[in-house]
Amino acid sequence: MHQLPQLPYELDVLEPYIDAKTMEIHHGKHHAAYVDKLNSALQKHAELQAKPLAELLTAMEDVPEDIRTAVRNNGGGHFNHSLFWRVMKKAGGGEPRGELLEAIRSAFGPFSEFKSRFSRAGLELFGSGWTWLCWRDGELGIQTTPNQDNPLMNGAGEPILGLDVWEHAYYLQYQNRRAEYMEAWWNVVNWAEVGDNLAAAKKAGAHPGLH
Ligand code: MN3
Repeated sequence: MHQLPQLPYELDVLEPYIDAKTMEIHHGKHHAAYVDKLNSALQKHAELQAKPLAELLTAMEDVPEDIRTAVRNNGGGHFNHSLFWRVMKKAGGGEPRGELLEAIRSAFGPFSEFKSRFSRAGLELFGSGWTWLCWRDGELGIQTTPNQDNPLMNGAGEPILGLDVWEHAYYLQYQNRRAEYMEAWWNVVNWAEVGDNLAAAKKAGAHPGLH
């Protein structure tokens, strides 16, 4: 059985950037529903229940067709949100350090350039989806995916940072102002965690989303 992870902080600590009510519903209702629906899909294929989620998502073609869409949407939703909670923290923000900062500079130039490219990608993503920073073939890259897809599913690399741009992530506080939400979000990014995710991604077979 897959389980809803506890948030690594209280619901209100990301305020004023992300409000407690949004966190409560997003984690306790949306994420919980992905976990429930994933478990219910896997009931039909007991042999898959013990398989690590990242492995399921990396080889979607091996998932039986009758549950593939359910695993894609709900397994993706579970993986993505599990990563998302952990790459945020109270009093986050600022700039990354060490190997992560070097990798960002090497791929994008100055940190400010990375931020604006990441934000632009999120703004240009039509409808619901995610914006990612991924590690693949020794380099960082920015990706977007629709729905609850993620870079594991399309071979785009190991996601080390993800931003949820579904309206449910920001509508209560920001209504339709996605740009404002994305700008505020930089203030809660947990760069130490993203750095740990990069270190994990560099090790073959390690999936930072669920380490
Ligand atoms: Mn969400």
